[in-house]
Amino acid sequence: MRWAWRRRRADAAGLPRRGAERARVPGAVRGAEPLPGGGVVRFARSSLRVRVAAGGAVFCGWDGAEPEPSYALAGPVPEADERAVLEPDTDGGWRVVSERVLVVVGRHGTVEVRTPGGVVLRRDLPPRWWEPVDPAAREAVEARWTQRSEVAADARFFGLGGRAVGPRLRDGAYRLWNTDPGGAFEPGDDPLYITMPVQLVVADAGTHLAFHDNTWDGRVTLREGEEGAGSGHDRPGSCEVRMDGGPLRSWVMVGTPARVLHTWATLTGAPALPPAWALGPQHARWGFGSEREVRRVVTGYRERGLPLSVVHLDIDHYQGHRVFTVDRERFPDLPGLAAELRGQGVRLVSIVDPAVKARPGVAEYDSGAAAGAFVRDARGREVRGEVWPGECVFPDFTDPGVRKWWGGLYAERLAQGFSGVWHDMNEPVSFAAFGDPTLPRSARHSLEGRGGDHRAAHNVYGLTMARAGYEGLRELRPQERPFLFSRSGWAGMQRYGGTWSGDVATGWPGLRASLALVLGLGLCGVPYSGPDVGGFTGHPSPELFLRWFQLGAYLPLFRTHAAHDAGRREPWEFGAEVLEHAGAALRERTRLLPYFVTLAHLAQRTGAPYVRPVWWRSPEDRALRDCEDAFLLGDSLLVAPVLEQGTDRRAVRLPRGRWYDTATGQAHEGPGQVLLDAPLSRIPVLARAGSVVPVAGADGQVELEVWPPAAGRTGGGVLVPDTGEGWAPPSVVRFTTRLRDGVVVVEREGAEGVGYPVRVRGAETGAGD
Ligand code: NBV
Repeated sequence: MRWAWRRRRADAAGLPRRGAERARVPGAVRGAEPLPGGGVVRFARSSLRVRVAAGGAVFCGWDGAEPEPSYALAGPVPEADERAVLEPDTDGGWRVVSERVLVVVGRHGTVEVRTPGGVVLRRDLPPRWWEPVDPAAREAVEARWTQRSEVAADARFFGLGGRAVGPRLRDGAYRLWNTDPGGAFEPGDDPLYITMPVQLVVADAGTHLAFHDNTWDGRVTLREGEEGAGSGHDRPGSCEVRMDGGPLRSWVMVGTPARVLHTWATLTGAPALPPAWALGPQHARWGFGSEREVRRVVTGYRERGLPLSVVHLDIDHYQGHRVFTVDRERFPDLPGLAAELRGQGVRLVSIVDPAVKARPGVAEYDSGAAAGAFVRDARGREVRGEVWPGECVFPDFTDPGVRKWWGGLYAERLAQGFSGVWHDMNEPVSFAAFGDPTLPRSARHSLEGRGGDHRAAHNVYGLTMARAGYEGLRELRPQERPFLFSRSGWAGMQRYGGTWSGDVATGWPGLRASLALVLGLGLCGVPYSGPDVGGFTGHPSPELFLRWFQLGAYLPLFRTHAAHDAGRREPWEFGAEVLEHAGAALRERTRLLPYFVTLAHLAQRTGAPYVRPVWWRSPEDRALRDCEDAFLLGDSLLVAPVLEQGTDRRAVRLPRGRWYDTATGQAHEGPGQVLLDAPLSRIPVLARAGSVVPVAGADGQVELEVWPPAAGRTGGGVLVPDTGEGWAPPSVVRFTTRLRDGVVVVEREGAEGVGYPVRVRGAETGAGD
């Protein structure tokens, strides 16, 4: 209560008044001048910079907005496409012609992004700003703005960060404000911890990604179009972005889904490569409570022959819930425990919360306060909030010096024997009895020295904390790649690590939501994520737990986790049958590890997420665009989890080509729908004909599992062998497959022999090599 009132009072006093406002639109075109990659088009009451970058990404900045500064961009702004030229258009507007994309600017500020052939992919209508009538107030107050865009009538929307609905985003308003929903979330809860103004739009005419580079609070309202609406005319799909302030600037990239995600990763940064152990099975719990309990769980896995790669310690191992401390009564020798587990092939990962207990004598408080590291209010006093340790202050991660200070604190975690970190509560959260459970909007931030308030800094709090943690770990242990995942974040967070679902409610809807989240985040450039297997709260039924487990086994982060007051999540707590089938899922995950390592490398090199919607390679297949209950794992596998209770058979929609049911070897031809068995023991997984899947053989060595190509067709696959935990550059091994006289032939590009044992699978068998 106290905090909620404080927050309200701070904002009443600390935010500028907007007063009477008036709307502004660009008005009529006045002229244009060429600049690299395009030019500036001048209107009566605004100007628009259009700049096509060398990779084909289109930047549009209104009112003088430039690509930088930006929290999303990875490095220097990509070079302008020197061959892109600004030309007058027929109706008084202007156009920028380039090899990959055509941009047409209308007389009143409409901007169309078209394919080089002229097909319109996106039409931005002239924007509208609201700003104070009083010129003095206009100086002090950010203009709010709205931009409405149209897309094809058949288009589908995806993305906007981690959303519990979807992955196809239905008609409705989606807020852009990172939020801890409190308790646990259900599919209807929105927004969640990671919001991003990133839309991926898939239509017959092509795929595009639109990114509004603005960190402020906002709202995106989507409406799918309708073909043959009304009098036989199509009604286009529409999308309206409304922001409470900040620049009006956007990037649009077009092409195939793979190309679009590649361009996006080039712009915002390659996903960090997790160590191979972070691709193995993981177990967490809020409330292990003691070293003894941790040992009991690890022993439980070992004694049952269940593979386990990582155990996560939550806030209950802290002293008084204070970050960078250990409760020595219950965890008397954490470095010893870490070494012991490491000897058994199990790593420890630590939760890290951003809030620091505000009390002199607390080491992090003292050093942070001395360095002026904590967020302050408009009057210059430390902002005090309420989190687990009690009254807390919040590091201002938008300050480079603060990031450096904070990153250095991770030395303590490394000394305790932790191999990685798990960032929580970084939306950031300050508990409040009413209102928004975060910092006051008037709280001041450095914003890299530019200065600003929480309205601009809120959505990048998690992102900048991730940067601090990543850079700190990198400096402290330069020979190892940091492993970090973070609950909150923003566009570009993949540079520092991954994320997880947060507190997904236990129940069948939560299971579905956890797949939607992973798919949606992947399309926003964040490929490493996964849910709390079994759900965060309550007691899953044995069946629900097993189905969640079977899904999780095919997602990048495969981790069971639950709240302190929730039921158990060890696979042996649900009876013998579940144990048997969960064991099979764990073993299959371990067998697929070389494939997961390969996908992690490919994500880093190409921006393609490991987990992809089924339309990834066939975006023109409309039925696939609407398919939300299956996914592609890399190029080779199609996974069809069971998301409904009491199911032992399910329909699976196949993309074009031949697909083998990996359990039976039976071949199915796509496109189309097939009914497949989904007994409790497994979920349907199909392999693309012709594919080469690197797996771990019985001795742990890499083998190639090959699925025969259809007659007259060829196939192939990629293997990126594990490079260990350092920075060694990977090598990419490519294979091709074909049939010769009905026998499968596998060849390795640029080499004589294949170099790995080959196992041909599927109904049509033949010899390898
Ligand atoms: O640290 C406790 C939990 C954690 O287990 C969970 O994974 C986070 O999402 N944390 C949230 C804070 C408490 C939530 C009620």
